[in-house]
Amino acid sequence: MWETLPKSLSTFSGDIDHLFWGVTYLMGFSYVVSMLVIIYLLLAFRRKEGVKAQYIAGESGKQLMLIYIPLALFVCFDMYIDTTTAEVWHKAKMELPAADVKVRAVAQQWAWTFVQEGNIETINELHVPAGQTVHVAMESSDTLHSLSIPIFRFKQDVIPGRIITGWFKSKSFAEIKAAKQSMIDRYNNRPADDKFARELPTDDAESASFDIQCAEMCGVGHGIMAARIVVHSEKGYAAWKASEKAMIDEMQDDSADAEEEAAPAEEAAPAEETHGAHGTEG
Ligand SMILES: [Cu+2]
Repeated sequence: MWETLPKSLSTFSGDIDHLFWGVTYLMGFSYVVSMLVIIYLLLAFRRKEGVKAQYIAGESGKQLMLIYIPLALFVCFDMYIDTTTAEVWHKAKMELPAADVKVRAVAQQWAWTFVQEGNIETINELHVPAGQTVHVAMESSDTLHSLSIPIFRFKQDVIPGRIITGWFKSKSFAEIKAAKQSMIDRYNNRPADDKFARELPTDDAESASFDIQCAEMCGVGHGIMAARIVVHSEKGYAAWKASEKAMIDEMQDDSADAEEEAAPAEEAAPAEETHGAHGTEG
């Protein structure tokens, strides 16, 4: 089946899609009607032998109707779009529900660094638990960027000198996993010559990954400033965090060991010198 929009997998993505389709249908309808009227007028009032062109001031009742009815219609469309937009904007951008998880997103030419609680840093990979409210505090170290997570209909410009906090909450992990499976099935059903040369990244049983893209022209590397969002089940997220934490601890232990090893060597050096000095004296 023909799919128009990416999967819609956050608590407010459905509202944004509703808005998108509302605007598309209203504007599509207006466009088609306007074009039909223009084509009709071009044909009906084209130059004819023996018919003199008239000057129409648009002041008679019938002519005024032709102006005011479409005008009223457009005002109604606009009111509908404005009120629906305000509602959705408020829900997605103005409200900030209490966070279950907080992440920092640092944009720079041309990569994303995500920092989780416990100083877990990942490059171009944002790990989040499904079904929980995630706050993303976005900052930029150089120029304008934009964090776009299409499946969540999340998009926020990232501005140097400012920290902007956005949020999203994904649907349940079962829904996320089912959506990803249907994406994989669709892909597998494509003819062989319509597939990417590169293999799709595979997920484990407790996670599903999707695209992130920088959505603000930020320099020559803008096009390659893509990342992945890995949505975990609750269990999977805890396991991922534990393994990252263990890796950090191990690295810290290693550097502590290295320091300890380096320390006696420094102490030994002056001792040898003294010994050497004695040697020359003797
Ligand atoms: Cu960019």
